[in-house]
Amino acid sequence: MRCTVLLLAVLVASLCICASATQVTYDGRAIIIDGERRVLISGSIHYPRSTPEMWPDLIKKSKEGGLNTIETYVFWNVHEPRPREYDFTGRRDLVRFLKTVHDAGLYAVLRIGPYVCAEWNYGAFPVWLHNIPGIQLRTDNEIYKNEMQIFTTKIVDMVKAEKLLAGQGGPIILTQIENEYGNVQGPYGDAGHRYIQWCAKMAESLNVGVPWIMCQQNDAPQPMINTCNGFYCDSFKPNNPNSPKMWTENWTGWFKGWGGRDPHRPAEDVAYAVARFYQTGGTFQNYYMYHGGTNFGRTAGGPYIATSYDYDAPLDEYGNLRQPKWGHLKQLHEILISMEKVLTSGTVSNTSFGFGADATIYTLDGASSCFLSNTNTTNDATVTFQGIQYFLPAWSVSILPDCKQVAYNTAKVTTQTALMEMKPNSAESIIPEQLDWQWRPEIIKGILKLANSTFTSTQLIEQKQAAADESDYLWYSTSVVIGKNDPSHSKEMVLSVNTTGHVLHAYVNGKLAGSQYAANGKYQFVFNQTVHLKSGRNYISLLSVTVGLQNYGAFFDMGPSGIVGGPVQIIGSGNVTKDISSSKWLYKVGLISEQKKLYEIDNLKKVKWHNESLPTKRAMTWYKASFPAPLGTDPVVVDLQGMGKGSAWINGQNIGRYWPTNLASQDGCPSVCNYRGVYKPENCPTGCGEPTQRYYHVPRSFLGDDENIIVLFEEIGGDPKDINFQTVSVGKVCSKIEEGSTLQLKCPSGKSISAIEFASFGNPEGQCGSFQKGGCNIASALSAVQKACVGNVSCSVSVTEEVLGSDSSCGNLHKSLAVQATC
Ligand SMILES: *[C@@H]1O[C@H](CO)[C@@H](O)[C@H](O)[C@H]1NC(C)=O
Ligand SMILES: *[C@@H]1O[C@H](CO)[C@@H](O)[C@H](O)[C@H]1NC(C)=O
Ligand SMILES: *[C@@H]1O[C@H](CO)[C@@H](O)[C@H](O)[C@H]1NC(C)=O
Ligand SMILES: *[C@@H]1O[C@H](CO)[C@@H](O)[C@H](O)[C@H]1NC(C)=O
Ligand SMILES: *[C@@H]1O[C@H](CO)[C@@H](O)[C@H](O)[C@H]1NC(C)=O
Ligand SMILES: *[C@@H]1O[C@H](CO)[C@@H](O)[C@H](O)[C@H]1NC(C)=O
Ligand SMILES: *[C@@H]1O[C@H](CO)[C@@H](O)[C@H](O)[C@H]1NC(C)=O
Ligand SMILES: *[C@@H]1O[C@H](CO)[C@@H](O)[C@H](O)[C@H]1NC(C)=O
Ligand SMILES: CC(=O)N[C@H]1CO[C@H](CO)[C@@H](O)[C@@H]1O
Repeated sequence: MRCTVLLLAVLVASLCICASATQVTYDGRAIIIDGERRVLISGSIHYPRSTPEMWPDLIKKSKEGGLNTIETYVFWNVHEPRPREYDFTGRRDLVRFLKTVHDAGLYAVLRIGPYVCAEWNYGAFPVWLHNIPGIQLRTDNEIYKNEMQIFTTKIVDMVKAEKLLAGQGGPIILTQIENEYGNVQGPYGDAGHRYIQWCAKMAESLNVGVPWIMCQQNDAPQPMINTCNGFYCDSFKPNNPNSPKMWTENWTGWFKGWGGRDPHRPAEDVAYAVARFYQTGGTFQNYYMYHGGTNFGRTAGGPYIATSYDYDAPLDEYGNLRQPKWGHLKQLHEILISMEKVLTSGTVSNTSFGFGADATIYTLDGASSCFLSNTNTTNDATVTFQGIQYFLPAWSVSILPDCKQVAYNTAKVTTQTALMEMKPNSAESIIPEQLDWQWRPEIIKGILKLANSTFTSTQLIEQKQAAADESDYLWYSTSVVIGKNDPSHSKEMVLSVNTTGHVLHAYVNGKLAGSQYAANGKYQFVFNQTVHLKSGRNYISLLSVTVGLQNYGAFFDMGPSGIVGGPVQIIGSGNVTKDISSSKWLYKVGLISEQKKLYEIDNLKKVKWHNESLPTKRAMTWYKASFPAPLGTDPVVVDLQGMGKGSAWINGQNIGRYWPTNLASQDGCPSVCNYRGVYKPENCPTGCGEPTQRYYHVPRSFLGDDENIIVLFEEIGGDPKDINFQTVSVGKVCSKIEEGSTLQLKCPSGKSISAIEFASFGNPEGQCGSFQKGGCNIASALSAVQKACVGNVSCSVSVTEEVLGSDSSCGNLHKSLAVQATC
């Protein structure tokens, strides 16, 4: 109920609160809202990972997908970039996001943190916090606790002022303090324990009027509810019998790091995990992520987290439905919600059939609902339950709302699969138009000649401390004199730099001598490069580049980046080294053009750009071009294939780091994905041997109607000639349905089915995109499907011999119909 609509402004505010206040409590079975135990199905959407213009659609699609709750973290470092300087504008508009959730009629779970992990830069801690003398993060430290309390109070006061808490008629039904601390608490010892006790007391003192939760915290003090995170939480038990069993992070997929493949968690396995959770007494679960989105700007965590945070979530990075995952889960949600009363208040009994097959029966007022599960990872089972035989595929859960009829099986996907398609900007041609590029060099001469610095030191200083994360870039420059008789003097000398990363570019006497980054998830590496030094003074500049600050682990905040202590050495013949670690180092924070905000539209005109001889493979180069906004409303991406590594801006907005030259390993992408068995992100990835990320999201709201400008800063050298803008939409839809059911296909609104590319009734094999006819193929099925579907936005086909035809050669085969259609 929204009081602003219902009540006139003349009515006093207190009346308004009374009219719409929602009471939230809980017991051992469930969260109780206004006296009713509830089945809550929630999904994470992180507001800064999309745009305010996208929020209503994302939330609408979440609601249509059967969610009744949206969960988000609060991201401290985007809100308080400098001490007591707050920012809640644009993508940071937490209040607007929560109001959008409320307007859609959904509940909200606010995970205030303020530490969030989330593959977010530095776990969302502002780096200035780290630089306060005497501070220790996430432990019993007065300076830290004071800062945490100030920020947490600020957020709570803000949502209170906007009447966003349930007791005020707002959407927030739960709040979280800290995050996954239990996973790392050991090394913090007693101080960690005291810290958690303090967090609980501090949170309680904020009087939010709704329950507080702590995820992955087995020793969560009462009344904090401890909750579970993971790929499965069926065997989780809260630490108090009066706390409900809650799952705050059910990982729908996994994130992607630079150099990584595309993780994929099949719909069958996500559905299995959710169904098992509710079978075993869970009543609140949250998809992490329901929409993953994009790590815009420098928000990606690390090191080496990619710009796309798609997460293989039910809504893709751009906000499209990811089918069949979205639809398969929607069906599950509808059934679970229909069983709300019996699940949250019924009596529970179990029957085991052996070999991993079990029945759970919920009974209330003489009516029952049942789950039949088969946790066996390899063997299907046929069981007799209450006199009826049931076939239970391996690693599946069947739900029988009346304990007789199977309404849903997690392993049987009846929702269509959609294959997304990228299309060039221009409607007429399939070859993308070339953009008119202009370029200019980043001015680095002064730095390379030691004529420009921010400060100097005779120590090699850690990058967060030196640069406070104002930029990815930090220059360390020095000079070294090589005498004729210097023992290290030789033609072949090696410059050796021991760095904690994440990327290093070394310049010697004004020229790029080499670049390197760490591989295999590490960040510490030794850069070793043969260089030519002359007798006399030589200039050495080391550009250290961060690619997202670490966001996870005990004491992760202390994890170093940059050239901490070195050593930096010159190794000549005779193994004699010249250690220059304690030379006088000149530091320069950031790029000069970055400080001057070159990428802002107004500033682009203030400097000279070159049209002629567009350089390729040139490091430290800026490019710009104008382009028309792609027609229509489909999401837009820019294809940056050909570029090396850097950052991209659209009309002044940073769309994130790009790095298409960083390729995923060739191996480990199975041609057939087996969803059975405990999921690991390594199980079913795709994209082997391809760039980890080639396409970068350009939100529609970043684009103007007329001229738009793309600006790139290229760090290692690239060729912009093939860069082009594309739109993303559903290209093909497919489905494979067993005889006796109904096949349904649907194109997104505004499109209709233009052709049937494949239809086979019999024993077709393969999957969407690669269906093949089997030995039994009833030829008349194709025309029947064409008749029902072509020209329609959607179509339904009964999978029966009456509709599709028959063929005696198929014998008694239990047939299925596979169809692939073009939208
Ligand atoms: C049913 O089995 C689940 C685990 O599968 C267990 O948590 C629950 O306590 C059992 N219930 C009864 C009534 O035995
Ligand atoms: C899975 O099923 C097979 C055959 O029914 C059985 O031998 C095996 O023990 C089962 N595994 C588990 C973990 O129950
Ligand atoms: C030194 O850097 C500043 C910006 O930090 C820039 O304005 C100036 O032009 C630079 N000077 C040289 C000599 O490069
Ligand atoms: C290189 O740096 C790492 C991390 O700072 C440090 O542990 C290691 O001891 C250094 N190696 C040498 C040879 O000093
Ligand atoms: C770097 O080069 C020096 C000299 O060639 C050698 O001693 C050292 O082992 C090398 N380090 C690495 C990590 O390759
Ligand atoms: C330099 O080091 C290498 C390998 O450690 C060794 O084989 C060689 O004899 C050394 N040379 C001198 C001059 O010490
Ligand atoms: C470069 O090209 C732009 C547009 O393509 C044009 O407006 C400008 O005059 C050109 N500048 C030079 C120096 O040729
Ligand atoms: C479209 O759908 C309607 C209703 O399901 C159906 O009657 C018709 O045959 C379908 N095909 C075409 C081409 O309209
Ligand atoms: C990384 C992680 O925490 N994985 C956990 C996922 O959930 C399963 C089951 O709860 C745990 O066993 C994993 O350790």
